Amino acid sequence: MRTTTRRQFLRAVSCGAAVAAGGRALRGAQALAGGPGRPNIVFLLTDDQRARTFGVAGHAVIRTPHVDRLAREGVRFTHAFVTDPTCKPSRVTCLTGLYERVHGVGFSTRWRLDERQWRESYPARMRRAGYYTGFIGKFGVESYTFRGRAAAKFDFWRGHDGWAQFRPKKLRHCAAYAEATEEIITPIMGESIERFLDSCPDGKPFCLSVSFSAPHGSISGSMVPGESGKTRMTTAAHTVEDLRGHPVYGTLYRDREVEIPAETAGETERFIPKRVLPQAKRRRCYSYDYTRSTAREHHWRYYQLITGIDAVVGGLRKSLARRGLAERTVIVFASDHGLLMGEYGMGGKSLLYDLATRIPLLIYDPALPKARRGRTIDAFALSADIAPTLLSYAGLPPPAGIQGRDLRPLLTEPDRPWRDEVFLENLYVGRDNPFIEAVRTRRFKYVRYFANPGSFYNDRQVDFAGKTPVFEQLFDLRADPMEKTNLLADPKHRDVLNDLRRRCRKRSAELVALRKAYVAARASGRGPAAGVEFLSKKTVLPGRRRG
Ligand SMILES: [Ca+2]
Repeated sequence: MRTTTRRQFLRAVSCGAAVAAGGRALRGAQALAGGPGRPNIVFLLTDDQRARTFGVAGHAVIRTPHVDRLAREGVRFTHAFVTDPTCKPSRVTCLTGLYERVHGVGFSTRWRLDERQWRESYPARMRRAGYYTGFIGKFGVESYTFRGRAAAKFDFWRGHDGWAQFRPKKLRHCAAYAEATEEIITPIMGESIERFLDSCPDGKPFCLSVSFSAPHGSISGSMVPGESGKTRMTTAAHTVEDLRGHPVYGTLYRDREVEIPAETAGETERFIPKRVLPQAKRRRCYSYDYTRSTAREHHWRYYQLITGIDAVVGGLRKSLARRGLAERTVIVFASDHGLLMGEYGMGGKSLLYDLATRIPLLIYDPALPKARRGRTIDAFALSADIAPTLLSYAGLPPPAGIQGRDLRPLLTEPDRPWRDEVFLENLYVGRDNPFIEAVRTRRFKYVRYFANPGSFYNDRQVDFAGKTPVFEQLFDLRADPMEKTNLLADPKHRDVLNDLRRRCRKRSAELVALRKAYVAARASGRGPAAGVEFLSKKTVLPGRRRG
């Protein structure tokens, strides 16, 4: 995290982006002139995909030849994390480069993304700079924000908000796909990419954002029509008529042994006490902890859905090549967060274990020298880095005061000085989740939990200065990469614990200060990036979907 002080932030905001950014603004102005050097940009975002679910990342079962090729011809970040492992706030972070505690848009706040915040998102900035912009798939923030007007934010729109299903065309909120030839959500994304590429005007670079709904539970859980609640994952999906013999969603992987986590359907209190995380609401939502049998079915479907995405990636690259665009198009691939699949006796996300916070992150840059390709980069990358990185490719400066950083310098200089820790937060307090924040270094992770406030939070409630955590964890990631042995009470780790406690408090306080500056900048009418709307307490948030 960049350590911008409140004073620096306000100065940058009050001076305006053009002055503060200096030479970068000039570069932006040159970009506005439409120079031939601006690449096309495709940002692919999957939903709930764990970091290592690729062939190239060493997964034992899942085959992903096209994503593997993207990694071989680009770079793969091995230590990429989301700042917040829950769908909506994570997506807002990808759009803005801000932590949830700063942008304020989560499932447990009454704030929503507003027009002024949107103006500083990467798609809006690129559109203003002359990019032809498109959005396909799960927008994930609209129903809480623009209420049906998100389509107007892009030149091309084939998206939806909230949860889709495996066969989405009959869903009212998925009307954008009604005319698709394909019936299954992921191939519809591929078909929509073709439509977008067909629609691109000559002489303009494009920025296309594709947000897959797979392999999220709403998709894996709707492969068999009629399954719900306790019947979910009880039928082998390949027995459904339209999936019989399907090359991806048929019997693929079903002859492979799936390694179900040892704690599946087991006791959770061993890891996080019931008084901190009661679990009842999580157990109603996530299928991985019903039984070992349903967990196995869920794993097979999850693996298939990832290979389904891989096929679309293959189609995209083939299409770009056919159109002569392959050497002019940057592709970034990431996920909105990971997932627990039975580990610690739980399913789902919103906890700060690596399995939920670590994401795949690949960058394919056709201009990257050949000697730099096919590498892995182990520097810490964050979801907040995505917006400034995409903007950098477009020749545009990042908005003032964001926490993310442009990752591009790491592609040619992977060992350059960089952040040596990541700060993680969970502010989603639905489904029994407590507030959680953590500092993760290469070797250790320190996690602290604060009581669930019982409803929406306000800024004061997420300022933890002087408050006592209700639970803490310390993990030695070298000895215990699966984060199962809490070393909090181990006297040998007393110094490490105290150091990480201090660092966590410091990072937490920095975010609170940034939030205050962010809100103050809006109140003063200054600053391009400051804005939240406060919903009245009577407002019912549309689409009580979580994910
Ligand atoms: Ca998600």
